[in-house]
Amino acid sequence: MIPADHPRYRSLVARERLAACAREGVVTLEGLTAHGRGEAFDYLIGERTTESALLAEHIAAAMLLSARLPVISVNGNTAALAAAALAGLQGASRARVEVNLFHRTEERVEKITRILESAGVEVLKGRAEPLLPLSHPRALCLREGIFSADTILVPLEDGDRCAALVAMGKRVIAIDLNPLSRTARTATLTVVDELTRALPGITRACREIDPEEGERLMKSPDNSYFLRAAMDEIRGHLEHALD
Ligand code: PTJ
Repeated sequence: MIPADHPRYRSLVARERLAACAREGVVTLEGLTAHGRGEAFDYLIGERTTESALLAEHIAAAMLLSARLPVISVNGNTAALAAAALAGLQGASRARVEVNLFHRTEERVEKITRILESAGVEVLKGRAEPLLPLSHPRALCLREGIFSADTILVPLEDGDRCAALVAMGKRVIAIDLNPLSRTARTATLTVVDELTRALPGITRACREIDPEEGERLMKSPDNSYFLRAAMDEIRGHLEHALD
């Protein structure tokens, strides 16, 4: 039992949740190490949504709202940490939700689907086919989901698949605390923010922006601006971290 007044309460609760989900086979052991890397970058950025990340969240919302077919790709970590937030974003953006895994087994897909559904997410079902230009089994996705989507939100993606999706002509929105990752550098737009802050941030933006503002946001700075801004914010935070 984690005491609610512990200064690292949120972080400890997230770890406990991921560890429990790892024991149930929902999150992989690799997913735990990926979370650790994310936590390290979150420390560096000051564990807050920066101004540039907030702008990226508004652009992400505009991209989802203007998409012909928006899809959110969900992996084990995302389902463990943010199932309820995904339900909120699906409601605000009308995006389809597809479970798509790096370490894919049908058993994990089913377990993750159950977690999402019990949080109120409508999960796309069907027979996954090898439709992406990647080596098996990462090529697997749903024809009515990721394959047909024009805009895909990929929280915690691997760089290879992000590059493949972009090469297929899709607009890819990544959520990644590491501005140096291949995913962050390959995506159409990277939201450099922690998943459980970023998803509600994009949901709020979906509810706030009108079509005119959406059009203006779509003309906003490109991905490299957001990666540089994140590096500047890390640098600025480090300069004052021990004051
Ligand atoms: O459930 P699966 O089988 O699909 O596997 C999922 C993992 C996460 C293991 C897989 O996608 C993977 O290996 O991811 P990577 O390549 O380690 O990338 C994860 C990225 O997400 C890293 O750059 C981390 O910094 C970042 N990250 C980790 N936790 C968070 C995060 N970014 C935002 N919020 C987080 N909570």
